[in-house]
Formats: sequence, structure tokens, C-alpha cells
Amino acid sequence: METNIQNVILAGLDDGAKRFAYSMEELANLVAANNMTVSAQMTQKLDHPNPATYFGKGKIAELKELVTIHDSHMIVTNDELSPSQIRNIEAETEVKVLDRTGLILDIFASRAQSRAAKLQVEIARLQYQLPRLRTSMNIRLDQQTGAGGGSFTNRGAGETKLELDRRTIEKQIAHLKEELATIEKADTTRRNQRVKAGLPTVALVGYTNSGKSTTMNGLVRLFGQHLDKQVFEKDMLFATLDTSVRVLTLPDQKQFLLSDTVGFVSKLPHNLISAFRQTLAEAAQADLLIQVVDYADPNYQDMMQTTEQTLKAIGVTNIPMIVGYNKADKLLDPIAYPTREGDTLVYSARDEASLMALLAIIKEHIFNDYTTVDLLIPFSDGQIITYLNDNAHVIETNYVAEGTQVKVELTLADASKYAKYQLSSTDKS
Ligand SMILES: Nc1nc2c(ncn2[C@@H]2O[C@H](COP(=O)(O)OP(=O)(O)OP(=O)(O)O)[C@@H](O)[C@H]2O)c(=O)[nH]1
Ligand SMILES: [Mg+2]
Repeated sequence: METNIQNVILAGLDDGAKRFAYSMEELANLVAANNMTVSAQMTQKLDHPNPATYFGKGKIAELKELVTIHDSHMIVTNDELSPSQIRNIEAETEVKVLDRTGLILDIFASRAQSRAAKLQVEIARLQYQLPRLRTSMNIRLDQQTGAGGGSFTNRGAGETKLELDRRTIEKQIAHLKEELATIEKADTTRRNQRVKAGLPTVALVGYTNSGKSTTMNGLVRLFGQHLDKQVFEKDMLFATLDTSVRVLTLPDQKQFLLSDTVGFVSKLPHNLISAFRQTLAEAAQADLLIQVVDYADPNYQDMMQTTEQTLKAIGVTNIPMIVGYNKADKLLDPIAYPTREGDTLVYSARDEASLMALLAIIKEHIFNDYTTVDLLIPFSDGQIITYLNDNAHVIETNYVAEGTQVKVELTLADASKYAKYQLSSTDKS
């Protein structure tokens, strides 16, 4: 119905938590990502929220005044509120109240492209709505009374309707979950096949808009298969909601899987985390994580903290991690890049030398269980030479009377598979 962009008032409770100012800034970004503009901001210092109205009485009055002055459409709160708190503030201020969780759910809903992402977001949305049903029911009841002026007793009819709504939504959730489970089963099968293939897996994680997809695309351009599609990268929050996995093949034939997934933001609603657990499983089961950080954002340290908290929330605690400080080209004080220090790299996803430096760190982590062996393959087993040339890093080939002698770098699995061709260590020296 609204064609013009909605202007909203931000409202946050400062309970002394360290990162309050940052979280309000983040809220403003989320609001912008949802195509709304901020016309004013109201904050209150308070240890504990008011159980009925969340903010104190005076602050509610202030909110009401701000709404009038700016002719605002909505109040957006920095935290998740209880259904009754939302209802009470709405009654006092006469505008809609959207809490942070509802806002994030709206953004995710507008971004979802694939069937799986749509299902995940819809499930989270319905779960969020369930305890809030009474509000929407009241509105509908008002409309009914207004239109019909009916003779039925509101209360009785309402209660039945609420029960009905609840059951309908519960059924809907069960239904969507079933459909999602089918998709997830296929994903799990595919992941298990990849695990069986023995390829190491590397996952890009990090705050939303930090450059994960751009990093992925850069590496895929250099080492991906011919027909690999680029993943979607864009300057917006939550551009990526789906996991994409690509096989990368290095010049020495070594291969690994790289996955890109949904970005993080503080206070990611727990409904969303649980709905997206399968999508996030790609990160949870990786051999190595690359945390991509927007080094050009003044809040990058807060964003890193958010990423670490979110990883903990999804149960990722023990996976080795490279930290990539991205967008080095965008820094106001220019610095040389790529610059490596141990497992951290200052880089730019748009720069090839940077991507090669990142790759060097990745390789050190995931290809450390390789071994170089000398094999003597009889001519009668020529197909093994073909296999090695296609799948391993052959360092040297010599033709001798008994067959083909190769010096080759093998995975431990392949080394034991071809152990019977191995020249004894005395021959090696
Ligand atoms: N200047 C500069 N911009 C970059 C760099 N890397 C990424 N960007 C830009 O940053 C924006 C976000 O990049 P994405 O790769 O989509 O970020 P993401 O981490 O995948 O974001 P989500 O999918 O939303 O979580 C895009 O506009 C990119 O072009 C970089 O090294 N330098
Ligand atoms: Mg992305």
C-alpha cells in the first residue's frame, strides 16, 4: 500500500553493555537494508527493561512525540521485545512497532531466492509469529466488527479464531519442515559423497557484506572448473543466503572444496539460526575456516566479535581459522597488501596477488598430509600413470627397463593404495 519509503524512529535500551553504540549503528544499517529511512533515534539508559512497555513511561511519551514531529510510520527497536510489550507501545504511540528480530526476518525474506532459503525463512517467520498471534487477531476482529457490526460475541469468536489460527500455522510449519527435510536430505547425501571423495573443505565465514562472495568468485575464476557459475556478490546486507560449494583445482592437481554461505549480524534471531542450521553445516563441518573481515569498516573489530559469537552459537569452536582482512584497497590510509602475518592476511578480494597469498595459507593448512614417494609402475599397469598424471603432482618421470619410474606427491590414502609400487627407501636416496 505504501509507495513512498517508510521513515522510522530507532529506539534502543542501553543496559550498559559494551557495544551499545555499535549495535544502534548496525540497526540503522539493517533499517536501510530494508528500504526504510531513519528520521530520529531515541535511547534510554536502563538496567532492566520495563516488563510492560520495555521503555520507561517518560520515554514512551517521548517516542510518541517523535512520531508526531517526524510523521513516522514505525518504531524499530534494537532488541527482540515480548509480544505484549510490542502491543503496549503500539497502543501508546499509535504506530506499528517492529523489533530487531522481525526486521532481520523481513530482510531475509526479501533476499531468499532458492526454495530452501525461502522455506527456511518462512519457517522462522511463522515460529516468530506464533506467540504474537493475538495482535493480528485483534486487528482482524476490529475489522470484522467494523464491517459487519455482527451480533456474535467477540470474545468467544476471537478465542476460537486464535486457536484456529494457531493450529493452521503449526500445520503450515510442519508442512514446510517436511519439504525442507527432503531438500536437506539431498544436500546431506551430496556432502557425504564429497567427504567420501576425501577432498578437504574450506568455508568462508564472516560478517555480512565483508566480501566472502567476492573472495569466492576470485578464487573460482583462478582455479575453478570452466563452467562454474559466479556466486552473487553485491553491496548489500545478506546478499547470500544459500551455500554454494565449488571444487578448486590447483596447478599441481591438488583439489579442495570452497564454500560460501550466509553472513552474520549481531543478535541473529535464534529461529533463523536453527532454520539455517543445514546451510551453516557447511561451515560447521569444514576442515578450515576463512573469516573475511571488512578491514575498511571502522567497526571491523565489533564485526569480528559478532562473527566469533555467532560461530559459537552454531556450535563451531574447534576448526582452524585464517583471518582475512579484506578491502585493503579501500583504506583511507593506504597500506601495502597483501601482507601476511602467520594465519592473518591483509588483502583485497579484487586483487590477484592477494588471492594467491590467501591460497598459499590455505594450502599450508589443508595439504599437510601429503607425502612424496618414488614409484615404479610396470608398463602393464599404464593406467596408473594416467591416473597419477591427472590426479597428483608428478614431479619427475623416468622410463626404465622395468616400467615407468615416477617421483610423485600423494595423499596418504593414495600413498598406501600404491604402496606395492613404492621403491624401498634405500632406492630413494
Ligand atoms: N573495494 C573493495 N570492495 C570489495 C572488496 N571485496 C568485496 N568488495 C565489495 O563489498 C561488497 C560486498 O561483497 P560480497 O562479496 O557480496 O560480501 P559478502 O560477505 O558475500 O556479503 P553477504 O553475502 O551479504 O554476507 C560488494 O559490493 C563487493 O564488490 C575489496 O577487496 N575491495
Ligand atoms: Mg555473499
